[in-house]
Amino acid sequence: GVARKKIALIGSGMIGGTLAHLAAKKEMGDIVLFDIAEGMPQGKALDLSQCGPIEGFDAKITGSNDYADIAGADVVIVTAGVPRKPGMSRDDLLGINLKVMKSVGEGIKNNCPEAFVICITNPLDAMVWALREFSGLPHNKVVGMAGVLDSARFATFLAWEFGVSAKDVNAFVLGGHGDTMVPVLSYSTINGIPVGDLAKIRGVDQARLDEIVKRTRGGGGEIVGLLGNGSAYYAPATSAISMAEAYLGDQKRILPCAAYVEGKYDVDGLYVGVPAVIGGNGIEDVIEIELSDEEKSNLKVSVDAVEELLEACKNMDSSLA
Ligand code: A3D
Repeated sequence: GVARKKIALIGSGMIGGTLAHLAAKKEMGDIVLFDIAEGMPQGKALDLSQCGPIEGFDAKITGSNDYADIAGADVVIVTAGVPRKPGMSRDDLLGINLKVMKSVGEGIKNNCPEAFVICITNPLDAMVWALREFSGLPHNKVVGMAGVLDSARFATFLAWEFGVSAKDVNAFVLGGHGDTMVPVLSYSTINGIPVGDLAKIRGVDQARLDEIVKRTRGGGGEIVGLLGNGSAYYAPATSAISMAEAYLGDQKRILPCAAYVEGKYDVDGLYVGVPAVIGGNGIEDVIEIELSDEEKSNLKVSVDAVEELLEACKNMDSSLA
């Protein structure tokens, strides 16, 4: 018979809970909220289930502390770990979240090795690599969410600057999810109009565009500073949901994400933010766009930063070396 899709959310904190609500509203399938905290995922599952009669969705939402309950999941979205506190960099989370990725990777390997896995846990580019290593899944089935969010931040700031609808802005960010990310203005358009052209028409100078790029790079930290406790969760969840939908609907969307890159962008076997095609086979292709020399060297800085984190991971866990 026809079976509903199953979506497992590993980590039921701020992003996990938001993911569950979005997935239920969109009736993407039945949802399992997993966490090591006892009672919390079960409580969130009850609360969210009770939105169903009001919002008119039909989804079975359950909470669990047992990996057996994610068996057969079609999509797994991983937010398990700890988020940043004000003043922390994403890299400060490395040691603790690496151990979390080990248990999550094993849970996935043993219960749903056919799943499409989207990692959100920071530091993103290193954690998605480690999760892939620990789970043993094929590289095309494990991806990191960062580019969709970073691009959305970039697009938001551009829309504000130009006084246009955010719907018309298509912004482009490459590289690692960190302060070295590379917002690419040359590939960013407003309903097809290159940002540079519109900037000339509207009298927006390069210094102002540079400020927008800078704000985009620090976009996560700005929110961490304001919240005072924890990090962004609405837009991160929305971003991962769009990636899950691209997979479940075999949509062949081109989305910027932390994909495994081998032999493109001068990268050899690393997870880094690139435009990738997401369809029913997971990451189906990585698109290598042409970059200016400056963009290339910015990307190299970003790639080097990711490589450094992987070395740190290997030193912390000998099974990764
Ligand atoms: P939070 O609300 O703390 O939720 C994390 C959850 O993980 C908590 O409920 C923990 O109990 C749970 N957890 C901890 N260890 C384990 C474990 N071993 N197994 C299962 N669950 C565990 O955080 P959040 O939802 O706000 O953020 C989650 C992660 O996403 C953090 O690492 C953030 O830094 C990261 N994040 C990434 C982005 C990107 O764009 C990549 C954006 C925002 C947040």
